[in-house]
Amino acid sequence: MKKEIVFITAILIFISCRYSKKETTVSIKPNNDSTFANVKDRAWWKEAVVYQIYPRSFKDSDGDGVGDLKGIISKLDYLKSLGIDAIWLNPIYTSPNDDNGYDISDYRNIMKEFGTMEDFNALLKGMHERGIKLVMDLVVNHSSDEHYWFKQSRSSRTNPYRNYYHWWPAEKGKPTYRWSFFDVKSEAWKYDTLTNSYYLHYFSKKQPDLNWENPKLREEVYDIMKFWLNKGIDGFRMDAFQFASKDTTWPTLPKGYENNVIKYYGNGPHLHDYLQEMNKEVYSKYNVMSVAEGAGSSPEEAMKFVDPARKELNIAYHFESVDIGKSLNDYGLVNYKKIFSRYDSVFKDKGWLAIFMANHDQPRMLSKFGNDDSLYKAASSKLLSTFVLTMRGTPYYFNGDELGMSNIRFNNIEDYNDVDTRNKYENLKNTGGDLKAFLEDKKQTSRDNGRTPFQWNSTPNAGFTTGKPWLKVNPNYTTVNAATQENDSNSVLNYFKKIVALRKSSPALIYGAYKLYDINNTKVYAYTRVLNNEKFLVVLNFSNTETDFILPDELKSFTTITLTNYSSAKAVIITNNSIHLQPWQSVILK
Ligand code: TEU
Repeated sequence: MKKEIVFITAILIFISCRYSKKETTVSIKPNNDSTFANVKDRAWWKEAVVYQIYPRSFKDSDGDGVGDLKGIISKLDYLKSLGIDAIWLNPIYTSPNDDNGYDISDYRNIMKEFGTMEDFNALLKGMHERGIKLVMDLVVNHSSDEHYWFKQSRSSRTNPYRNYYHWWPAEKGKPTYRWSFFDVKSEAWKYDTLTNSYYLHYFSKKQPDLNWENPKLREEVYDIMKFWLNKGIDGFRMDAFQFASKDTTWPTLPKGYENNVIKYYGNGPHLHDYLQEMNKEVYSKYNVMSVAEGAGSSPEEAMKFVDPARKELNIAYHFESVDIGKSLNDYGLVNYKKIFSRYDSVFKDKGWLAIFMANHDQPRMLSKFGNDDSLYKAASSKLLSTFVLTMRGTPYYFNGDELGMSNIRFNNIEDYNDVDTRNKYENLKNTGGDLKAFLEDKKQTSRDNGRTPFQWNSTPNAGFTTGKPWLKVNPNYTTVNAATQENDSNSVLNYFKKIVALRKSSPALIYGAYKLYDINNTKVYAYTRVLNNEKFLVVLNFSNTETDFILPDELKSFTTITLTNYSSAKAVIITNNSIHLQPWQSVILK
């Protein structure tokens, strides 16, 4: 067994050396390697590992406490060292920052705090020189209320921009109730005295919804998309686009519909017409990644966004696997397995999915799906990375998770920045709700848990800024940080690099068929990935206790360990009948 582990480690070192030395090419060239035989429709965006950067929290270069583009540029070699292929960057456009850049006031310029267009050009060039692609956020379900279009639109009922947004004249009475995600009163219609009318905002009152019914607005958006694509960016993640089409007869929706909001706001009457038009006008002309953030509320609905025959987008990023409540422990592993297996069965022959456990709208992956207790945090972080990097679909990995960053768990509302958390608190305060219980819940669920500054090293503020960080740094940075982990061959970070390298060198982990085993096992998630002659068995113990995974006959041929997250002293024990796993142990076998 020991010999095998040494051999496997040697292979992995060889793979990672090969990758770190790989010369800078912009595209990941699909090769004609016979291991890819029988793969239909290969595409760079299926083979890429995507790393998400929340720019506000990544690296501050000028000491104002806010991350910026020059900060990212200074960390390009770190990004390259991870072995990732593409970066999804949260919005960097001009914005008054009511929702940290998701309220855009100029789609063709860079937010002042983040830098200039020259910085952007340098960033794009630096990424491409290192063979890393750039996917930008496109936020066009709504704009900022400070956008020129909205200023014009609200100025008079006859202004040419009036129909860029949804208005309701107050003389017709109050518009039909619409629930808002971020409004202090949860009301999506806001009265505007200037023209005695209401405008619609599904998110905050500073994020008015754009009117996609208007062909002029649609053309403006396509021009913006071309502006960035012609600069050479490699795709867009379409923010909240599933909400873009509205039934503008504004029918009354059933009471309590907000508990199932995607069903009522997603999939509006013309949504797919708009996407097909967008594809014809823009996407069909470029070889880029196009991601449907939010993709309905079932695999069948998600398929509609990315079925190649429909010519819309190419990756469906659905929410079912993160909308599981507070923690995986509460939700149950069996239910979780069912979600992935249900989606995979619909997507096995066509269409393509994103695989992720975290993003900037979520608490930390480790705190929700793993166990951030000191005993288990390293092993469970590594196990979660193993899961994301060995499933079928493009992995989207959130910055900081490669270090095992965890929830900060603020005690006071003043520590929070997030418009969602702050406005819901305000709402509760005004209606006499239980504020203590709310704050307790937010320790586990607030979006700010995932947004605390990146932990670079053990110097003050984790090396993120020399100034006062816009959001507090997690005090665990003295031990959880990139510099310390780079020097530790056993670290969560170095494991992440290994699993990325393994995925990149294994066509079966990218395209191979997924098959689930032992669905009712409440601790172990086990599956195979098979393509031609390449076969992997992935066994993950999602629990705090040791356990045995009983091998069915058809899995007994998997005897060689490719990678495990425990060092050899506690190596996995494989007998003819079972695999004995340590708490949160992951093992990949061939
Ligand atoms: O989120 C879209 C979305 O559907 C939200 O419901 C999300 O679940 C929300 O974060 C709940 O708190 C996108 C962005 O990812 C998010 O950061 C933005 O705030 C939102 O759109 C508005 O642009």
